[in-house]
Amino acid sequence: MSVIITYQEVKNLVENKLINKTETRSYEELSEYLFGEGQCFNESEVRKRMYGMKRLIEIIENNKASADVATRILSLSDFHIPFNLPLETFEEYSGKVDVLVLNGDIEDCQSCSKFPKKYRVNIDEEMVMTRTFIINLINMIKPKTVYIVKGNHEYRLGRYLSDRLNEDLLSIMPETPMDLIVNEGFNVRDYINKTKIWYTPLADVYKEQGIDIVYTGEWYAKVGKTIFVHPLTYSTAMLKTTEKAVNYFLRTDRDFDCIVLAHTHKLGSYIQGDIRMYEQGCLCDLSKITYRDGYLTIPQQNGFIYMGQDKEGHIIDDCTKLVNL
Ligand SMILES: [Mn+2]
Repeated sequence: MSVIITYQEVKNLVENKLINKTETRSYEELSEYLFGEGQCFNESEVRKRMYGMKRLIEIIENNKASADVATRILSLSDFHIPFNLPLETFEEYSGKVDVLVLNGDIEDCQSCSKFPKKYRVNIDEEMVMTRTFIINLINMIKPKTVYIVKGNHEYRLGRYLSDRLNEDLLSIMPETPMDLIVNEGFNVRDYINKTKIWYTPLADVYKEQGIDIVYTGEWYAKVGKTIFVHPLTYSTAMLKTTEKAVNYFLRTDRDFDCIVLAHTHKLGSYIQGDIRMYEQGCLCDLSKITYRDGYLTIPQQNGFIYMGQDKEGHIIDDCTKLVNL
C-alpha cells in the first residue's frame, strides 16, 4: 500500500528537518515516507535528496508568487551622500526592477545644515557626486521609471536660501538640489581658471533611452497603490511616524494599500486591516554618520524594500521583502 503524501506535507517536512531542526525522526526513518515503499536509502542519500527537494520547493514557491507580479519596485532612501553605502549593495537587483524609487535624503546637504559643520563638502561638489551616483545606480539597475521624492535634507537648500534671500531672489532659486540635478541642469564654475562645466539634467540624459526620471518636488510619490513618503516630522516611537502618514493619507487619498516610509532610519513593518506599513531603514554608512547631533543615542538601521505589485498596483506580500542589511 502506498501512502499519499501532499506537496504541503513534503514542504513542511523538508522545512522542519533541514531548517527548523524540529523534526526528530532520522533520515533513514523518513526514507520510505518520502520516496515510497521499499525505498530504504541510507542517511547521506536521504539528506542529499532532501536538499534537492528544498531547492525545488524554493523554485516552485518563487514561481507561484512571481506569476502575478506586474511591477517590481525597488525603493532606496537616506543615502546621505557623501556618506552612502556602495552601489554594489544593490547589484543583485540589476535588471529586476521596473520602478526605482529614491525615497528622499539622497544628498546630505550638510553645508546648508543648521548643525555645526564638522566636515566640509561644498554643495556643488556634493551635487556632482549625487548626480554621478544616481547615474551609476540607474545604469546598474536598469529601471523603466525612476521617482525621486524630496527629503528634508534636500530641502535644507531651500530653507538655507530662504533664511538669507529676499522673496524676489528666491523665486529664481531652486528649492532642492534635485530641481537642478534632475530637471533644470546646472553649471559648476571655477572662477580661478575661468571655466565652467555644464551638467545636463538627468531627465534629459535618459530621455533617449526611454527611461523617465520624475521629480515633482513633492515629499511623497505614489506607485500603484503604494505611497512612498519622506516626511518632515519624526518620532522616536516605533512606527509612530508611519502611523501619522497613514492617518494623513486616509484623509487625502483613500486609494492606497501600503505606505513605505523613509527618513526614520528605522526598519520595521506592521499590518492594520488592509494597510501595510513599512519603515525602510537607511543606506548611509552608519560608522561615518555619527556626527549628527541628536541622532547619537538612537540605533539606526540599514535597509531598503523590494516590492512586487499586481497589475492593479496592489502589493503582493509573497513578492515583497524588507531587506535588513
Ligand atoms: Mn530625512
